[in-house]
Amino acid sequence: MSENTAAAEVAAPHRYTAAMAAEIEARWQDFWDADGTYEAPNPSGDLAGDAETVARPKRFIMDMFPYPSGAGLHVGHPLGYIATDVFARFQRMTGHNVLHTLGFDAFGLPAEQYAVQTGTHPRVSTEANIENMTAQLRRLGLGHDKRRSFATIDPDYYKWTQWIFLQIFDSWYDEEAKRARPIDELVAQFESGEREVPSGGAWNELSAVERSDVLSGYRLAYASDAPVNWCPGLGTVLANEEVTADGRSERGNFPVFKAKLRQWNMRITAYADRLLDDLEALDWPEAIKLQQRNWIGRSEGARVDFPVDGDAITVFTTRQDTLFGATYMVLAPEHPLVDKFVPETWPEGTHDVWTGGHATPAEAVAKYRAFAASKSDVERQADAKEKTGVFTGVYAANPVSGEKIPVFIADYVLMGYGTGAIMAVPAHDARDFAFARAVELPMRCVVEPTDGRGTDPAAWDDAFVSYDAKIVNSSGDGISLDGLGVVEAKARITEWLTSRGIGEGTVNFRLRDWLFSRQRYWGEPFPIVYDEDGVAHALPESMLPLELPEVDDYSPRTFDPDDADTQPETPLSRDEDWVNVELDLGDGVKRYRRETNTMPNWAGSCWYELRYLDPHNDRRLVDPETERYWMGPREGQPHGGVDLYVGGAEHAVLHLLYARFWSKVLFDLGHVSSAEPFHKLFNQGMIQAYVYRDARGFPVPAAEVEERDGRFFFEGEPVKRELGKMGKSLKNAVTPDEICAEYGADTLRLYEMAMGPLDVSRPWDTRAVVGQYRLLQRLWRNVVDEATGAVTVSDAEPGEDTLRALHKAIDGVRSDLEGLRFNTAIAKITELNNHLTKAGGRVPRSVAEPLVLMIAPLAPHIAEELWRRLGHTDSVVHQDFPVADPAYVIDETVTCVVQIKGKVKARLEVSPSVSDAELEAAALADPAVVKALDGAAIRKVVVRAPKLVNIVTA
Ligand code: ANZ
Repeated sequence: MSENTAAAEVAAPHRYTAAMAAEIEARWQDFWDADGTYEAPNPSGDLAGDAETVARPKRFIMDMFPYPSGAGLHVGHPLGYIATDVFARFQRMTGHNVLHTLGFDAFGLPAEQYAVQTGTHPRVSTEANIENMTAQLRRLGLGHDKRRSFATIDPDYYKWTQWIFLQIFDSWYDEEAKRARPIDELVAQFESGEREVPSGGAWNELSAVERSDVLSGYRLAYASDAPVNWCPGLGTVLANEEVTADGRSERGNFPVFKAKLRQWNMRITAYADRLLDDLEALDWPEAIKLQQRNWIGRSEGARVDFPVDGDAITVFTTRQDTLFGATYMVLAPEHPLVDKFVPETWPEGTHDVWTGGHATPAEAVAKYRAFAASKSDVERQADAKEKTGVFTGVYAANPVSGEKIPVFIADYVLMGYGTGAIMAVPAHDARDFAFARAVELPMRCVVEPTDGRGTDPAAWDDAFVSYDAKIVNSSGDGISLDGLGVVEAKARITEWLTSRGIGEGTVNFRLRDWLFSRQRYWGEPFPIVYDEDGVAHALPESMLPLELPEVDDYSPRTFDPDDADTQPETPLSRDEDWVNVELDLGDGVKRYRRETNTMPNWAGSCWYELRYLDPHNDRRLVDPETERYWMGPREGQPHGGVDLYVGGAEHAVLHLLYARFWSKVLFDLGHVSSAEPFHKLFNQGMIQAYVYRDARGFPVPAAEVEERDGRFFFEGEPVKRELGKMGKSLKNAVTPDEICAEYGADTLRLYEMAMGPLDVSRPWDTRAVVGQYRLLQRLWRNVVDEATGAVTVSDAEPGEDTLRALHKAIDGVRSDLEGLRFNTAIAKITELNNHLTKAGGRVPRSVAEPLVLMIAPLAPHIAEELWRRLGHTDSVVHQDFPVADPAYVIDETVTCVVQIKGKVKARLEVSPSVSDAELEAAALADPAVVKALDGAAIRKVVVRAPKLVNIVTA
């Protein structure tokens, strides 16, 4: 404490200072905890409570919960938590039953990597981090219902994560009913013969292994040997969503390779259409919806069979209208048909550039495959990249023109998309154009250029791509597309292909199934065991949770990051005692091996909103009545869900898509009434910070930089300032603890909310924090005498201008808080407070009280303290938020002239915001107007609100 403040404290012992804030804040935090002030009652069960509160409209307000990171919080982290807290408090004060709490997302790579780095067991370090972050968060005065908090690593939480996994494992997607159903119902269909067994034969004659294989093709959670993203540097496989655009791991930035490994998957693709359709009714930022739509990537097109050697290659195209322009085909290098077709020698007259200089097609294919395997899908698809490929020695026939066209393999065609084969239309597709130019393939123009380039592609510099030009050069065997637009041409050709049985319209999705297993220790174990035949069995519910065994060696086995030929080793497989078990799964005690993969860190966050509702339930996932109460569909929320979910935009696809998928499965199976987890989503901006770099470009500690005349110095040397992320590595982290110590949590809360609109990123400026501290000091002074500590408010009636200032503030603050515009709400509160300071004298109680109530959501501790000092015995938290008197909200009135046939007959004083209808009614009711009209019939009333009404009589 500086001498100045010490001196001030002697002169004004009851001034609002950091020391006083610390005392007030700690005292009320303890009180709120002991009192259960923020506990939201459920309609029934162990958290049932006050019926009057339950009867109110509900608000479920949620944050994206944090990882318990070892670095603790900096001031950027709580931005969203403070925002939801302000909103939740406002909702509590406007008549709602508010559920607001926070847990921890504690499994997964970050926690595990931290544990490995520091050599402590992940449970030990994670629990210590949770404790530290909990203390940091408590200091902020967040109004959480603490009874509802948990961490995803708690066995009584992940018991239900495992249980949901088994629900998904034990269900299939009924394409006709368009929903998930229990797998038993599918088995019954196979047994009765209602549904044919895909492998043929009778269900009852299949062996256990065969049945298990058949069901794997249907289950929504299934193990398969598909090519997956293998990351030797992390020692684990990764989901597509965890691989960056340049083919590296999102965490750690290691190379990622395609490898065939047996892994668990979730059949999220079954829900592609519903995940798209249901986005419409959600109140989410348009940018996030767009990212989800793009990720799901719905393409309407056609499948077309191209005959080859008595067989056929099926392609997927979105431009079937250009079929006459298909002058060659391309298969993905890995396409299985390649091996079947490739001839022993090059056909007569094969072009040299087509062979890549290889003696035989087989050699060319083998060499090219090895080349392509070394690249990621993203590299293969990069537009700027030179297009490469080799001829397979095979010709197919264009099904509409009958023309013989060569079949190539090229890495710009991916095995994982569509059918892994394309018809190439070089005149109208940029990639095909580039490839055709490179290897001298023919081109045909079939969409008439509208830019004057002519119809000879040989003279073009690039492909002509258009969706609204006319089709040309497209007549053949009983079909002509010439003169049609793209849309009609697509319809016509699709019909023709369908009628001949060589194609059909189809929808293709970019979305892939979700790779769901990881070769890590720190995750939920799969509740799956394998019998001697390798058949997977679900553990019965009575054996859940399957706890993660305590092991000494939890480190992942990682490899040379560039060595694609490595194989993952799961940490759990090292514990033979745990892996080998004898269990009775209903048919006597048998030996089994446990699944040793663990679930990805996304699993725990796929359903946590449900656990907040009914956190102690050990009999079912969530009580149905409680779930319906907090999450069920409402007017304007047809799929139900959380009322407000706030978090970073970086979770646009992964977490939000996975959580939506789990919700839908649980909805289909009847466990919940909400088909969407989060009705309204809001992305907060980032708190950025200045980074100061020395002459070598290294960051220097920001706290020690001095400013002189707009220039910056560190230890006397000039340094450069730029804006960056906040964090340890840039030496610019500011912790909430420091700011709380210097000014108090209320000041920190106000500052974070005042920095700018919530969805905009903003730079942190410690020197500006004091501005909000001053606001609180002035507020305090308007209520409390700094010398005596006595409350100074008067019982006098406020003057007209104060009443106007008060009600305008109430009106504005109410709508700002409702609209999450916290910065402008604070500006209005500040204005009112300054008005009172300037007015001088004692502040009327009837103004001081609403002022305290208005600031309560933003600065709850000082508000609680002042509220009590004003003589109230119950908490400010559950008071009604003030309501503005409209009479004082209107600025002034304007004069409206009422004319009859152009002559002024009356003048009205009206609000500037009066509507045309209101004004017309007022004019016609005015006694002077009634008199002047004298019963004459009105032909027309022209209203120009707020200034003119002209009445035309017949
Ligand atoms: C012929 C054609 C002509 C095409 C034309 C485009 C333009 P979206 O919209 O992303 O679904 N394609 C199909 N499967 C592919 C694969 N496995 N790897 C790479 N490319 C593939 O894209 C569909 C289009 O991408 C398809 O339509 C196909 O090229 C190509 F003037 O067929 B098109």
